Amino acid sequence: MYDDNHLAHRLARAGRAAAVFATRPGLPDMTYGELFQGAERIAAALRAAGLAPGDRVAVQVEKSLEAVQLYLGTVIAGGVFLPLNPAYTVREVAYFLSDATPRVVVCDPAREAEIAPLSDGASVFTLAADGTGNLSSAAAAQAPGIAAVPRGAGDLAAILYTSGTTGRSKGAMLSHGNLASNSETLRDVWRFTDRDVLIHALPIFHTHGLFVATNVALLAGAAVHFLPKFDADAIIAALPASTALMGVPTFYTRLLDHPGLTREAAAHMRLFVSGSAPLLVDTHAQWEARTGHRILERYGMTETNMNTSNPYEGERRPGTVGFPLPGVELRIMDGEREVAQGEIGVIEVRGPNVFQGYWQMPEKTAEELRPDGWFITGDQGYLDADGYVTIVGRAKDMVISGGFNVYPKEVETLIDAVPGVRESAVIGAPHPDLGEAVVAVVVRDDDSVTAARITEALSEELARFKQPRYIAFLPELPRNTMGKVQKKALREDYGAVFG
Ligand code: MCA
Ligand code: AMP
Repeated sequence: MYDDNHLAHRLARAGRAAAVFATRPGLPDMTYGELFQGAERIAAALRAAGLAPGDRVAVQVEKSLEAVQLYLGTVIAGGVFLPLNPAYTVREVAYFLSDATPRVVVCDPAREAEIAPLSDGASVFTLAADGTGNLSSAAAAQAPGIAAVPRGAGDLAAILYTSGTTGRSKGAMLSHGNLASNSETLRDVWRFTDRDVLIHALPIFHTHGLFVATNVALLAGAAVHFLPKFDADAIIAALPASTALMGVPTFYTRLLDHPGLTREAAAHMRLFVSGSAPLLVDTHAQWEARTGHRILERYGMTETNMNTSNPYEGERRPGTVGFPLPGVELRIMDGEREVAQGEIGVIEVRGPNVFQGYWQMPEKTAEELRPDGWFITGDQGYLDADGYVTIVGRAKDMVISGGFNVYPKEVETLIDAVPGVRESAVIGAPHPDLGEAVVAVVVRDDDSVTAARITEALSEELARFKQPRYIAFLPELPRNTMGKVQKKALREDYGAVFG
């Protein structure tokens, strides 16, 4: 029924066991059988709506088990899953829909009136956080048991957009082979089995929550505490009955602020994984002192899924992201030259995890993906004598706020369009909760332009997490002799604005 390269096949093969997939407060548990039957009904509904293999299904919905079923149903139907952050504004969604030309769009019922006009002939379904909506009624009218559309390892399973450093967001094309190989590797290296209970508090529109947490749990047949979002109380309450947690560094710093985080509370846990942004050495040390557990830090990207991981057994070295995963090659380059061990350069990776290129952007793909398969990550790092990888910075101009990426260029363009603004520079400054937060330094022609006016102008345009948390005004931006804005100097000057 399923081709062996088929992501859904691999997930379903492991997940057919009757284990409970999820628990939601106030709602009954869902078994794997129910999860996949619902996914198959959705697959049939998508097909009835005209979805053909290779067609995109764009999805902007709140986190729910039905949203997981929609992901699985899409790949069973041979479609390409395209998840979007519910925080994106209508303006942001309009771009993704026009670029990806989906056959099906699924949105929250509250957004239908705004999204439907943008769908350009696509079938539009609704799905609310509580699982209601006309997608569910369309699925209920279908029978489960649909045969999965055969897919090869190179066929697309998903497109995830990552912002471009110079403007338009790029759709990273991920194949069945990319996703299946990486989740199998992670299941094995992190030792996930059907005895695990994973606390899932990440969003499911990005790699971390969808392809790492969800896929690994499904492949292992693990039970999952499926929380709608990060909630320190709920996680602390779930710890004694769980074995694993995956989170961004903000999860760990927020949990450290919770008095319920004790050695006893964490005694049943076997694994805490951190990624998406750098985990401070201090957070690592505090966590170990409080719980007795050493957080396992790993490193990945939308384009590659996971590349490196600290060891499950062996030393988890704070400040490093561990070793290349089995099957993943990693090298440190200075342009075309591989640097010596210990020297800093740009990290490149190659392996079955590396994506298929950017959707309809062959020039961008060629800039970052070499013909021999090496992907130029844009992260700067080095290898130590023991083979651990340390990330020291980014060649790309990017801010990571609470695990979400913000591209300064996108924010600067919108600020510069505010009447009375001459120019702006957007940087990331250290933030005690979010790791980094967005700061805008603005030069104005008109002194009546205030921070409040800029914030108001951005509110309809940009998702909240991209909006500056601090806005400063300068008579002019610092520039080098070439006329380039010196962001390094600005990062020093505004490095302490969040305390
Ligand atoms: C929410 N807000 C944010 C963020 N999240 N602002 C800046 N950065 C953020 N990350 C805004 C809200 O809109 C709200 O705005 C205000 O901050 C307070 O929200 P709060 O309730 O405190 O936030 P939260 O809902 O608790 O969310 C914080 C969070 C969340 C738990 C850190 O952002 C999160 O789950 N982040 C995980 C991101 C993630 O999964 N990244 C993986 C990407 P207002 O004040 O206006 O109401 S995949 C990846 O990077 C690669 C592949 C990898 O290696 O994993
Ligand atoms: P994205 O393209 O949104 O998936 O973000 C990927 C980027 O997050 C990487 O290129 C890194 O810059 C960063 N990242 C992910 N994991 C880590 C980590 N453990 N330490 C430092 N940076 C990380």
